[in-house]
Amino acid sequence: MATSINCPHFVHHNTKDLAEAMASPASFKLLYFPLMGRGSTSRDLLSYGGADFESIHPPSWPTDKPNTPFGGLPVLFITGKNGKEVVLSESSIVETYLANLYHLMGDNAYDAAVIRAVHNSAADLQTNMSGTVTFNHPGAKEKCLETFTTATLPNMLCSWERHLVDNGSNGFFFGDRLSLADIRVANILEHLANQPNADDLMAIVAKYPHVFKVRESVANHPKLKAWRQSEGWLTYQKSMRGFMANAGPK
Ligand SMILES: N[C@@H](CCC(=O)N[C@@H](CS)C(=O)NCC(=O)O)C(=O)O
Repeated sequence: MATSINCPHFVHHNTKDLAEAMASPASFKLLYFPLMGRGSTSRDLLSYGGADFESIHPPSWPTDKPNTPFGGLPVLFITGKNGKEVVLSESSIVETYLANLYHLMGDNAYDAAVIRAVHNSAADLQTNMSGTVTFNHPGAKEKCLETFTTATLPNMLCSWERHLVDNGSNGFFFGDRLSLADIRVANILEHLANQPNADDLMAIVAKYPHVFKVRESVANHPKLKAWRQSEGWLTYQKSMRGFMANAGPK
């Protein structure tokens, strides 16, 4: 557990040592709430990479918030083999950094662009859901949930299904191995599966069997299975359910 957080500023000059620390990391600390949410893909990536990492939680969020680069989590602390510490913020930046480190971005710039596009689409879906459904006012929530379940969600699932079929219906978005795209999409599926209305949401997902299969490819991947079945993962899942049951303005 972190005792204090103070990283509102980035370094702007003489960054060569920091780039070296990112290229040769010794250990990591991932600061996020004790939930799944936007920290869960990075936890998967660190587990996949067999990293020496600690999951830490903000000791007092209202106090800690202004001490982070953008007032939000996750934040990744990297300690390089050269002893330098790097602070990364924004979930998609943290996730693409880790995915590059662990060779989860395909083999070339085109592969990486497609993998990032899928990754981005999953992040957008989660942001849409948080803003329009989870944290919206009770009056507006219901209408937004209808739009989300009849248009936003099925439209995205339909696009993902098409890309998965194009790739050969093998449970991966790109090629014949796991990539950041699969891990990010699996995490939004977990997000849906832990909502109070999870049964309704997962009934929609079930209409897209190739998307459903991605969830299984990630959960059963040899480098992720132990983490995904661990006490730590299950605890985050349980707290996510509790948090989501009470989320949003009343
Ligand atoms: N664009 C940011 C969003 C970060 C964000 O809003 N995180 C939420 C948790 S998922 C948070 O910190 N909420 C608490 C707050 O805003 O005070 C990212 O992707 O990292």
